[in-house]
Amino acid sequence: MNGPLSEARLQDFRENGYLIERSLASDATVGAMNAVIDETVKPALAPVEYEADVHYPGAPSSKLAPGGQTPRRLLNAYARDVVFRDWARSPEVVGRLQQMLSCEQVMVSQNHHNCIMTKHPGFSSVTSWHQDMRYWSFDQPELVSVWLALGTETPDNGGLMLIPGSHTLDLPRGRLDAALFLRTDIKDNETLIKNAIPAELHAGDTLFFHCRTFHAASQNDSQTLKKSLVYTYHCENNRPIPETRSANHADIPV
Ligand SMILES: O=C(O)CCC(=O)C(=O)O
Repeated sequence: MNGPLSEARLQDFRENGYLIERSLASDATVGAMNAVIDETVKPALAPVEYEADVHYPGAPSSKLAPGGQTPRRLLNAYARDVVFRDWARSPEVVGRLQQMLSCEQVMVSQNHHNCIMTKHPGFSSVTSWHQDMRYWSFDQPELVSVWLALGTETPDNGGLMLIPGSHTLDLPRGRLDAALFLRTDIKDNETLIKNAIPAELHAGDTLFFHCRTFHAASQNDSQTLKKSLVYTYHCENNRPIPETRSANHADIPV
């Protein structure tokens, strides 16, 4: 697992804008992470983003509405426990990122993602089609997110869907809505979305995806909480734009 990605796997990532590495995290690591999360999810240990904060389809309308206290993201994963830090800076993760990003010094951001995504049965929301670049302000749109499944993820429990190759598209602004989601009232977008594939993951599987790869996810229709750990990385020479949210906290060399 520690060895470098083969040229063919790297080429897959470059062509598709994502790559799934099976069983990259050990059972022991996944178990330790789940134990920390289970202890800190109810009541949710701050800082937390709630479903009610995102205003996505299906989210409770306010924190006072039924399900209004449902956490969507346990924020600041890197600071929460050493088990999360050790994963973020592990050779399995960093070595692959050095290859994907083509640089020696990789940085992990503390400013977005850097979280444990939770999707609760009953009160989860839909995330529409978007590129993560909508969250980021960097010199270059060259960032890679690393999504570690801590249990099974399928479309039925709100697992991610991705559009292969969409990281290379340069869509006119009119294809996106006010919040930079793909508009669903446009025929060309319908065709694009038809190419989506589900990222079916099991505990320990790790999805690497480019910040321009379009992805989406639905609600969790299962009876079980879905948990995933997510970090985003970039090269040291790709700097966050000063005074934006991307520059709020120092990036950490890994
Ligand atoms: O889990 C989800 O609903 C999708 C999350 C996502 O795509 C994101 O935060 O960028």
